[in-house]
Amino acid sequence: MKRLYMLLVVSLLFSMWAPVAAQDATPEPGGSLLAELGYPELRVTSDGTTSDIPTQLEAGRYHVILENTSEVDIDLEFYQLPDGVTIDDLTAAFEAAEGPMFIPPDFFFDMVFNGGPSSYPGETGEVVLDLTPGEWVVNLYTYDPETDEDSNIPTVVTVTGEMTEMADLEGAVEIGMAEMYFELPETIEAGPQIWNVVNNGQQVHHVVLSRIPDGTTEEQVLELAGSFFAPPATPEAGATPVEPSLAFEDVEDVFYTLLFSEGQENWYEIDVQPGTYAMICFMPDPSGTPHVMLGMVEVFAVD
Ligand SMILES: [Cu+2]
Repeated sequence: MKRLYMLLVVSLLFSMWAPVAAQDATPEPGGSLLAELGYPELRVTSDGTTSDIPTQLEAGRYHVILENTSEVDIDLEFYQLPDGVTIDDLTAAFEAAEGPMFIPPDFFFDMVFNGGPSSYPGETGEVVLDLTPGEWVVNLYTYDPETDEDSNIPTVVTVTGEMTEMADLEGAVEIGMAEMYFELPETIEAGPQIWNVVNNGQQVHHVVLSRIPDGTTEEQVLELAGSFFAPPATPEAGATPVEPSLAFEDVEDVFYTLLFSEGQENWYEIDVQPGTYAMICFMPDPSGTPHVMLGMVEVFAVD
């Protein structure tokens, strides 16, 4: 299976975006604000060929830590499949997809996606998430940007017991997602902080956070995304191609989340540097149109 968001753009966008500065937003292990919250640790260590996540877990809120000892990128995707749909069905649907536009199979919208951590080679990724009772697929997805090779190591995890009432995490910055917008606080301060990324909508959403030059407008970001999803007509067709005023080289990737279904949320630690950012969702609506093209982009500045 291709990385979900990659299919929907990012493989191409990221390779055109300026070199990924993964360490920008990834806190050093050890000084973790998430660890201080005191939730039980669920640690997964992978060399890129194995996943050691347990197949039985108690329901609850976990501090999930992904230790990546490999030389490739790893995502640990948490999702539930609807009745009658298998991991192979999902794999086949993504294998069959081509190009930047992706029309998801109907069951995509009946899946439950609940994010998960991501990590670059030799690094550690962390989230806090709720594991509710039921059967979860925890898929360890590896991707090598140099060879474009990927792999999936899915584990079916049976979660038993009951979810206890969880207190709100005080001081977390809430990043809401819905159709087709992000809900951000009035101001976001620089420095290490916890982001609560929550899907208040009905479609599947995610966050891709990119740093852009100061003064860049939402229109310019949309124009750049549009040049990717709907390239301008060729001169032969009689149209005048428009060069986007923002270039891919001007855009620096700093943070991304995996996917969220309605009502799902994760908590992340992020060290926000002063600057101007675009928060973008590339998920497709049922017709295959990426949410960014429907206006799901938010430009904001951090002092
Ligand atoms: Cu979206």
